[in-house]
Amino acid sequence: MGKRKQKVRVAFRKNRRKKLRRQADYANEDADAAALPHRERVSGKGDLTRRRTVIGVEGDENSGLIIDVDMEACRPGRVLSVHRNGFIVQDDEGGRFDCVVRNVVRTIASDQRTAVVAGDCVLFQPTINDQGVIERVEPRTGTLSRETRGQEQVLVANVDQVLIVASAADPPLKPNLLDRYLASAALGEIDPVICINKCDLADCTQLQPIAGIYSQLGYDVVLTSAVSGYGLARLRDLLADRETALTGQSGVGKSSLLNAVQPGLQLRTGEVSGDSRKGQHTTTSAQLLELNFGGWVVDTPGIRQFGLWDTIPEEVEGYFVEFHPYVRDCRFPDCTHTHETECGIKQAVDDSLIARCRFDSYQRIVEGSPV
Ligand SMILES: Nc1nc2c(ncn2[C@@H]2O[C@H](COP(=O)(O)OP(=O)(O)O)[C@@H](O)[C@H]2O)c(=O)[nH]1
Ligand SMILES: [Mg+2]
Ligand SMILES: [Zn+2]
Repeated sequence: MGKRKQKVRVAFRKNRRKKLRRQADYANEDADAAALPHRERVSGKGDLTRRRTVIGVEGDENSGLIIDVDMEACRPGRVLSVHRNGFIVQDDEGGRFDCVVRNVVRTIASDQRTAVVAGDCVLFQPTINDQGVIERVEPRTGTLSRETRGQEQVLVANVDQVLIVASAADPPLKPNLLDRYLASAALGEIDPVICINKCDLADCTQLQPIAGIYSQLGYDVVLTSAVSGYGLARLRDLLADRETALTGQSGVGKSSLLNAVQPGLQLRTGEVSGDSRKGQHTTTSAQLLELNFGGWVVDTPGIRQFGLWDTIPEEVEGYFVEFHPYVRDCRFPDCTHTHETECGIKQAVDDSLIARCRFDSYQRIVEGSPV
């Protein structure tokens, strides 16, 4: 690398409505090209899903600003967590830095609250005493968000897999909730893995039918017990070398599972799930944890409920993969598979070609019923 300052093209969420064409001279052209089809698919869905996505990809909002970054002085890092006064950033060698963020990074972000989030890949300048300044945020791929007061708030960036955790008992398994999480993952185009925990509290043979429904649909399903250790080897395999965010109802055992797959993480478990979030900083701050067998996990206490706001029936249908072959049997091309007669989906349910519980979930999501 020469001494000359490099001009680095950087993606900012400048204006949600305006999409500028990317230029070929982008510094990270290769990495970017690889990510491109992903982004285009999402942007093709239009405003509706993008605005309300729970798990989403926001690379499509990149515009074409150029910022000068002194490459000689900067080093790449990963934001592990966000705290009140700044960010913990880890560099390639595992060094940790307590960073603040350069004002310009905030200024050009469309949402200042999420100018920098956990999981972000950044360029930062170390200063003194393991401190530093974040100079640039790299374009994000899979993001996990939640909605607060009608606005999407990004919690974690650069996630490529979501582990949907449910429990066999205490709290009881709710297939409808599982289907909502699955639909959210599909909406965000992040690969889901289903984990049914607390198997020690249930008869495994009773779990087989429900596990079978999802495996037949092509999803990875793992049955685990953080207490007995059942299924943990398989879970480790599924997590290795991936960037996984855990989601699922409070109390299903997410933190316990992480402690079990990697003793030493020492995450707090059994936390009360009260609705009084005031002063509860942990409810919004996601934390990236490095796995000693490769990969990262994110325990996101902030996500307790997924909604599929504003989705229209045609979209919801798309998240139920097993519906696809039967849609053509519907008499009405715009059939919503609810009140219509001569519906291919309802017929397939009656013929046991589609699981009734999945159809129930579909109806409830379309109707906007609570879980
Ligand atoms: N019997 C049983 N209890 C579990 C298991 N996993 C977690 N728990 C308990 O369930 C409660 C909630 O666990 P926690 O990990 O905090 O759930 P989270 O809210 O999803 O992170 C705690 O009291 C755990 O001890 C399991 O596999 N079997
Ligand atoms: Mg927890
Ligand atoms: Zn129909």
